[in-house]
Amino acid sequence: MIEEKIITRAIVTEYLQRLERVVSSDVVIAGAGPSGLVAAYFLARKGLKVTLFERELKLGGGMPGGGMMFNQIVVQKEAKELLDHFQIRSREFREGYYLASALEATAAITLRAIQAGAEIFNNITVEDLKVIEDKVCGVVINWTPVERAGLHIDPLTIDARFVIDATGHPAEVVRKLESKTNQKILKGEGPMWAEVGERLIVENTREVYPNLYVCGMAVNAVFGGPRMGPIFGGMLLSGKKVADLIITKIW
Ligand code: 48H
Repeated sequence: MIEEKIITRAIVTEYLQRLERVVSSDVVIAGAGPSGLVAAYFLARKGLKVTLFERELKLGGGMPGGGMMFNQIVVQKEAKELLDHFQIRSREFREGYYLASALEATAAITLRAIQAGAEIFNNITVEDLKVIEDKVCGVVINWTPVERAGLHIDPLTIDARFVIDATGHPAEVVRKLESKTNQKILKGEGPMWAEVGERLIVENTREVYPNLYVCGMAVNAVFGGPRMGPIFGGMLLSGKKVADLIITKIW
């Protein structure tokens, strides 16, 4: 016999318990693209309480789409080690250019992040930051369908010691901070130049406001670096770097 009410109780109870546990988190990440997922994995692996909010139903951000919907990704040799670490199969297409399945990469990084202990909530948008005495100390969240329907429903707040903006091209969290604090932080992303874009994204991954970090494409949006198309090594390396920076700050 299968009882619908037991299924409902199981889902509702577990979800609310998970949400309650993360109300005070060590690190909150906005955005489950490749950089946010890699950051979540390395931080959770260290035993930190990591919570990731993703606006969409699906995870992976721009990665599953590969290049123009050809669902492959290319990764340069500096990031090949990370593909191996996540057990993503790849082959060398030309010297130093590694090809992998965009879907396998998305699935593998997502699985490892969740299994490392990161709590991931999809369909939830980070709509604002909690800032006290010029320090970021949490995020403001709401259901994505509420945002999309334009309903007047107040959000909830999650406390965090550190927040990471991994929202990709729009750098939404930094943009919100800019608008609320009347400071100019964002320079805006530059046109395609893969070589420089990939270098700058890793170099500029850092804290941009007390307790607020950026990783992935949001870095180039903030610092004015160029875009780079469907080469994903920089995203993976940036996610790892932001995790290392926070781990070093804590310990
Ligand atoms: C919750 C949010 C919010 C919000 C957005 O775009 P992404 O894949 O991000 P990255 O930086 O990890 O990877 C970038 C890469 O995919 C890419 O776009 C490249 C390489 N482009 C090069 C080029 O030349 O175009 O993922 C960001 C995620 C998405 O899933 C969004 O839905 C999500 O963040 N998101 N989640 N709250 N406010 N804003």
